[in-house]
Amino acid sequence: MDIPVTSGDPAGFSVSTDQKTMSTELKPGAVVYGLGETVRGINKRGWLYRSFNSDDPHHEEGKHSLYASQNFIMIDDGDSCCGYFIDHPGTIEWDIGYTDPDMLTITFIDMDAYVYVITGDEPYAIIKSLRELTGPSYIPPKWAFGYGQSRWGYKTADDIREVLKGYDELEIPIDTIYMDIDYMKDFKVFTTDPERFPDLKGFVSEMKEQGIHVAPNTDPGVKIQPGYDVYEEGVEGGYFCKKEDGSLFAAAVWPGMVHFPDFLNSEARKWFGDKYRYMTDAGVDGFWNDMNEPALFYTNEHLSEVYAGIDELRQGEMDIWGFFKFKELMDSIDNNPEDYRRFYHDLDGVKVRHDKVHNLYSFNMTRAASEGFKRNDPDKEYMLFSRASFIGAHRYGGVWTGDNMSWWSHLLLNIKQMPSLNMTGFLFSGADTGGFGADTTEDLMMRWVEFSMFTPLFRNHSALGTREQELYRFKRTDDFKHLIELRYALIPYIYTEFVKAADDGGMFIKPLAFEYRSDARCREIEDQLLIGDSIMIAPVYEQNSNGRYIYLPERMKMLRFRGAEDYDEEMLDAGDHYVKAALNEVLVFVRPGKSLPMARVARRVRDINFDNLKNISC
Ligand code: MIG
Repeated sequence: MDIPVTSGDPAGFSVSTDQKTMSTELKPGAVVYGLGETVRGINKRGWLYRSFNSDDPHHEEGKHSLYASQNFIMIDDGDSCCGYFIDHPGTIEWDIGYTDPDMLTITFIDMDAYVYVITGDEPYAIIKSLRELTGPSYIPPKWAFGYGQSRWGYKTADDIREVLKGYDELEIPIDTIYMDIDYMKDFKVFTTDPERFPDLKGFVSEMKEQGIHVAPNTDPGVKIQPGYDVYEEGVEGGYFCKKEDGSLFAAAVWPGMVHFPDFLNSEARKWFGDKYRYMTDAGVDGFWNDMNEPALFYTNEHLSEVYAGIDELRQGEMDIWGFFKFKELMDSIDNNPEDYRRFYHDLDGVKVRHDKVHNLYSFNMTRAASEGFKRNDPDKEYMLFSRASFIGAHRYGGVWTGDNMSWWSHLLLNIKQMPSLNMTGFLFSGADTGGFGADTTEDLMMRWVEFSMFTPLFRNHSALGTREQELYRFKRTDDFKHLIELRYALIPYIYTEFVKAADDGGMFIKPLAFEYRSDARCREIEDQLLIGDSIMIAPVYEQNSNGRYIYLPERMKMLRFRGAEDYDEEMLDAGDHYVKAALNEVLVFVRPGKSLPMARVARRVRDINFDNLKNISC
């Protein structure tokens, strides 16, 4: 392999004597890219990020960690750039101009780390080397580029039939309907509730006949319940994580008390990966792995500490400080840092405490699933994506960005997360379109659809108890139909450019600055993105806006789409413009010398004719 990588020499950084901290000065104007799925911007400068996969549904900009740890940054001062990939399974703090605006300091909490310095003339060269080092990106089956509808709360097979009916009656294209934890028997992984889904196989093939894929949610925790085969096999095989004294570690998640498969152990991985046959044998070919940070609702060990704390408070009269102490105790119950120190992995003979390798857990769950699929049928393609992630998992599956909110600010966050995820290899990614938590609005959903139609994973998902947000429930269903049809017309372009990016070690969604290197303005643009090689997009992400300011680094052809067949076009010169975009209009800019191929509208991906394309050129 010919990669310009030196291992072990963090060029430009000074390393502390204990090897736990490395720092470098940031030049004025230098941009720091990377870190995949985080809060804040494409340029990471000015905040402290912490790599520690966290089940936190409040993605506010004051947070330091989300579900993912993608330990790669690239410092670009315009003249030169350099990438740093840090291969380290534990907690890392990235102080990127937070403590000192001109310093970048990386701290390893538990141990020192492998640092790969990746040199290259320009960002794409560095990204390509990173990919050569960490492996090629996962490519999902073509149908996974279709539109998907999900919601926590579809309880029965009939609920899912209803959803399909809603879409089909209005002829809105759709390929996937997701099953959330409600399909399981008592939230037990690899089970279906016999009353709500009496015949999984029959149901899956009934859906398949209509061109629909059903994609169930999988959680790692295995319910402690004698007689439940997955539990019995796990105990028997020694596949679960243990405490220091060798007894099995238990924590509560959806099924109640569970044990956690030790995905860092090759035998446990194989066992769990093969368990997916429960689903694949029934014809299921799409999966989303959830809760794999892993999320811990509570442990009995920590609960007793909480109870003791409360008992102590009850001894006296509650005062203001007691009140805050009480609240703090309550807030400490789930995902408690101490709980992550209570269990161990068996890395094929080496015992390691969980917190030191925390960020590898979801990676190895995704790997277990992917390797299980391959063993079962090497030729079959599966859709697979995960909530938590770590560089390396991009070889096995994609990611979705977890429990966002139906907030305009989270639409913008989604826009900024996508190029960063692409840098680190996670090309198959997307957010809960319309927002997961809180109540969405019709206009937010429409603007979000207008952005998500360019993300490879395009799923509408929402939380139990929030306003229902299937597209057929809104008033302007015609507009939604035309927008989803536009996505389907663009699938040949999206798919081809995606596969090209995966094959070349490139990116599908890119910041402007990677392409227009000499244009300093592009270094500050975070709300316009390049999608594949031919187009730039400029999403509208503010409520009640019927247009926006854009910057064009070169002359481009602007397409204002209302649907696949309904658009107007205009040549725009390089520079600043204010352009109109009514609520149902999507702005796409074709770059000079490039063209955008479009297919005829289809209602399933399998019906798209990839050969009969019309080209819009600039
Ligand atoms: O604790 O399965 O991020 O997409 O709908 C919540 C229920 C568990 C979290 C996932 C979300 C999913 C939800 N899950």
